[in-house]
Amino acid sequence: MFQRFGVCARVASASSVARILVSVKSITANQKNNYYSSITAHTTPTCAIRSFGFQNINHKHRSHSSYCLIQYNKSETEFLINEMNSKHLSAGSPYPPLKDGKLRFYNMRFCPYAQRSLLVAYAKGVPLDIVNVDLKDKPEWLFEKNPGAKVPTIETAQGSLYESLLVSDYLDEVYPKGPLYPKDPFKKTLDKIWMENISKVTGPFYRIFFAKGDAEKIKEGLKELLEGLELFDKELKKRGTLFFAGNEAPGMLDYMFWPWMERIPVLKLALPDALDYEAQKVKNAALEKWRQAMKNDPAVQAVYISPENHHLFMKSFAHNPKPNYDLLAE
Ligand SMILES: N[C@@H](CCC(=O)N[C@@H](CS)C(=O)NCC(=O)O)C(=O)O
Repeated sequence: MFQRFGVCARVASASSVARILVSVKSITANQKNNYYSSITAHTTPTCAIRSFGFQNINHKHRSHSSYCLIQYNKSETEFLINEMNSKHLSAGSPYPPLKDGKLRFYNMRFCPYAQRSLLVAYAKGVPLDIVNVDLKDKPEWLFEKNPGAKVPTIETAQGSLYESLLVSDYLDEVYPKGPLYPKDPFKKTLDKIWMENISKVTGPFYRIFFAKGDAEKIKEGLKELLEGLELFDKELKKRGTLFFAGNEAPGMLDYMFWPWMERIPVLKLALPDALDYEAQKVKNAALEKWRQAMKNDPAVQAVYISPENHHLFMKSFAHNPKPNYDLLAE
């Protein structure tokens, strides 16, 4: 099954791989409404993409020798989730029919909880059918999928599931390739404890943004936020690794924490004089190194929103009855 959305390529070097990825991106941008089509592209004489897509594999170039299947190379599944920036459906919108071979994922482009599960889906190469929903004017059918009508919600063959941590765990289990938890039960439980600790960052973060300029509330929120960030910095220093999951790649805890760390730079835009931001980076050096490494992760990059756009959205959210969900809509 996984071969269905892999890329068969003959690879000469790392730079060839990079060229393949560039090529795949440009092709798929043009073919974004046609995921099922087979794509054949040639980059260099030593490096040719032979087939792409997960319904219809193109076998016609099988005569070429020394193919390797690059399974789960994260960047290659980027096109699978390029519905991410589609318009948010609101009340009265007809229920969009399910798509074969894809997992229906109800999303809101700026939701950090949905982002958690998108990161996991992306990291594991899960083909998604993303439907963005307007959370202030919810489509009626969303309540049938999740009584709270929140995102993320996914629709599986057995029914709907929701809650970002649980959906992420489900995806990790159902798509076993590239497990995101440590095998060791103690380490896995420890990571789950740290997932609970994420609220020590998210709580004050939102209190600052919803303080509506109340200087006392902002000061209190910033103090708590810095304490929360320091906890994570200390934990990383204790582990002595680049990511919480080790030195190689992010794991579940890394992905569950990231969405708020992507949003932290918004503070500097919203409250430029409230903190010595550079000094904070030096103080929380392990966390800053982690942040930079996370920014290079293909899953993070695929779903990434810039601080400027987060800021625009958060302003629209804090000050308007109707947030600008479609800020990035194409
Ligand atoms: N605990 C939930 C929180 C999800 C959540 O609050 N999502 C927000 C968007 S960021 C939502 O759907 N809000 C709509 C509502 O509360 O009605 C999770 O982890 O999935």
